[in-house]
Amino acid sequence: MKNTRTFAGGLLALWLLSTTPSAHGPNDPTDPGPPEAVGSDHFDPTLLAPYFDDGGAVDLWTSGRPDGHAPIGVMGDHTHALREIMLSYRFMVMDMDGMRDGTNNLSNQDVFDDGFAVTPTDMTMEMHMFGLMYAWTDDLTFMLSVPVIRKKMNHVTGTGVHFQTHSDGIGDIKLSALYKFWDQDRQRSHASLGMSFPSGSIDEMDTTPASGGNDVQLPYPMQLGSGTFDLLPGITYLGESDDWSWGAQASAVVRLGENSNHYTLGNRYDLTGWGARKLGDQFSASLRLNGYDLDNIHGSDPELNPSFVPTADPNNQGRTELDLLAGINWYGRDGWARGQRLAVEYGIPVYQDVDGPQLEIDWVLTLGWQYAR
Ligand SMILES: [Cu+2]
Repeated sequence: MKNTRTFAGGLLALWLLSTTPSAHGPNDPTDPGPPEAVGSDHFDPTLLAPYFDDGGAVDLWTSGRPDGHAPIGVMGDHTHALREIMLSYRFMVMDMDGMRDGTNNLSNQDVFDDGFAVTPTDMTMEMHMFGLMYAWTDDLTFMLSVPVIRKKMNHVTGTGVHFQTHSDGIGDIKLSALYKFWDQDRQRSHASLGMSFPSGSIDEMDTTPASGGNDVQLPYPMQLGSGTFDLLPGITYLGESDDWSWGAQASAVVRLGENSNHYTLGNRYDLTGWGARKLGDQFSASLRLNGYDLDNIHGSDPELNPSFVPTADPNNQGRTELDLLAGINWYGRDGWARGQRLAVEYGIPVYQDVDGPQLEIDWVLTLGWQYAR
C-alpha cells in the first residue's frame, strides 16, 4: 500500500522526497526503500529541466547584437532591462525640393497659375534629438526626447524675387512609457503611450519681400511645435534568428485640442516594418518600409493669408507617403566601445501623395549615437 501511495503521489511528491528529509529513515521497518532507487527507475529528472534552466535552452530576444536595436530612424523600438539607462543623440535631415500636387510635379508657374503670389522652391529641416531611456522594471521603460530644430525655406515670387526664411529652436518635448507585455521564442512586443508637450514655438517670424522689413508670422511648416498636447500611442513587435532580425511598429500622433493660434495640426499615423542582417558581431544592415498618413490642419492661424503662399493654406498640409530606407548599425563590444552604438539610415519616398500645392520630400537621413549601461 505504501509503495502504491508513493507512486500515486506523482512526480512532485517524488521530487520533494528526494530534496527534503523523509519521514521514513533507513531504520524504519516500514520504509519502502531509498527514494533514490524508486526515482532512478521511474522518474526522469530531465522532465524538470525547463523549470530550472537559466538560459541556454530557453531562447529569448536579446538586444546584445548590432541589430538588437531597430534602424536608427525608428523611435521607441526597444525596452531596457531593470535600471538600465540609455543616452542617445540623433541628427536628422529632411530635404524637400520642388512642388507637387497629388502625385504630380508642379512647376513654379503652375503654382502662380493657381493664384498664389509666392511659391516655396525648396526646404531643409535639421533636427538634433537628445534622448534618455530608463528602465523602471524589466517590463517598463521610460523615454524622454528633446528636439532642437532648424528650418530654412527658399521661395520665389511671381515677379521673380528669390528669398529665404529661417526658424530655429527647441521643438516639442516627448515623454513616453513603454511596457513589454510579451517575451518568448526570440520575439518581443511592447506597447507605448506618450505625451508630446507644446514646448516648440508656434510664433516663429521672419521678414519677406512683402513685409516691408518687418518680422511677420511664418507659415505652418516653418513652425517648431504643434502648440497642443499630443497623445503618442504605439505598439512594437521584434523578432530574431541567429543572423536576421525583424520588427514592425504602428504609432500615431493624436492632437488634443486647439493651439493658441486657433488651429490644430493634423493627426499622423505611421506603420513601419524592417528586416536586418547581422554582418559579424559588430555590424548589421537593414531595409525598412515606412508608410504614414498626415491629415490636414483644422482651423487656421488668422495671421496667415492662405492665398499668398501654399504653405499658409491649412488645406495644403496633408500627405500620404511610403518611404524605403536603408541603414547600417554598429555595436561596440569591448573596452571603451562597450555599450556604444552608431547608426545611419537614409531613405527616399517611393510613393508620395500630397494635398497640394506642397513641397515634395526628396530624402531623409538619420545619424545616431546611443550608449546604454
Ligand atoms: Cu534604449
